[in-house]
Amino acid sequence: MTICPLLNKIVTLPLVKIIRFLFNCVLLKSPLAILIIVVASFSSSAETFEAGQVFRDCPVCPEMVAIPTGKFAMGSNTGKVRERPLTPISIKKFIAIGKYELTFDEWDVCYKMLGCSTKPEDRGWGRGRRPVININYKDIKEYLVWITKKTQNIYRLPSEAEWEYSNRAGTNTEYWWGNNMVLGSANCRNCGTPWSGINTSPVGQFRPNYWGLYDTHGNVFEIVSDCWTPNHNNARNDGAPVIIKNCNSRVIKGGAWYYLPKVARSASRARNDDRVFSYVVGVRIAREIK
Ligand SMILES: [Ca+2]
Repeated sequence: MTICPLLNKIVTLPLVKIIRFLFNCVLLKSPLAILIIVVASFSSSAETFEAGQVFRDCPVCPEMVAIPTGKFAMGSNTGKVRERPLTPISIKKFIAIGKYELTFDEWDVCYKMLGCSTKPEDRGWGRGRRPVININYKDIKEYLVWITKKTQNIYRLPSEAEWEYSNRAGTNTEYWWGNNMVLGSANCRNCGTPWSGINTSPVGQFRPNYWGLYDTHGNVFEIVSDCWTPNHNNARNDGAPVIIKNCNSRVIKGGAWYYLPKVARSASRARNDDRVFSYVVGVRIAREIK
């Protein structure tokens, strides 16, 4: 045991270190060697990311950020009724979430490769690194099916809990930086940016949150996988989405360029019909980690 490290540490080690440990163990004919080989073989099919690590699965895929597991409180006991009650959540599964809102560039690849049937309008604001807008729930499903097939990794919408947890990044204030809007920190109405109340900004123009995510507050609303419910009474404590019968509208989070800062608060939530697309709603996708 002094030569071969503890097994539970091995599964989190980079492959190079695992090989080095195996080499040492085999050379010394340790009885643990065979067992370690079994464990290492098992772990070789899993992915290891550092919390906060940024990666992308292909050159045209969105950049993703590995999110740490942990606990937080979703919603608010002092905000609107729809944000209540403050609900304890434990995020136990590692996931990655988009570093930015999904962009037109990223969407248009899916359209060109026939994975997405819709080429959404940009209202003349420009495409490129601006967040994709004018997409509805069905359109987003097409993108997720396409990128999942392309990368052989499971991409999906984040749940409301996963979204709010990632946005809060360990904070429990109204915004990830504090309790008040700081001018120039997010694209929302009266928020002091060149785009505020006018249109979307290219993604990544403002400071990222503590886990490296941009534009969670403002720019465009982001659709999550939870069906719309009028409060958090049915929220689950494990971070899984709330799914109800006859679900035809989803929760959207984070506010948008058109709306006042209070709509961009971490706890704030709004409703979007699955058939509706608009110039204030986009998406930030999530990816499961094996
Ligand atoms: Ca946003």
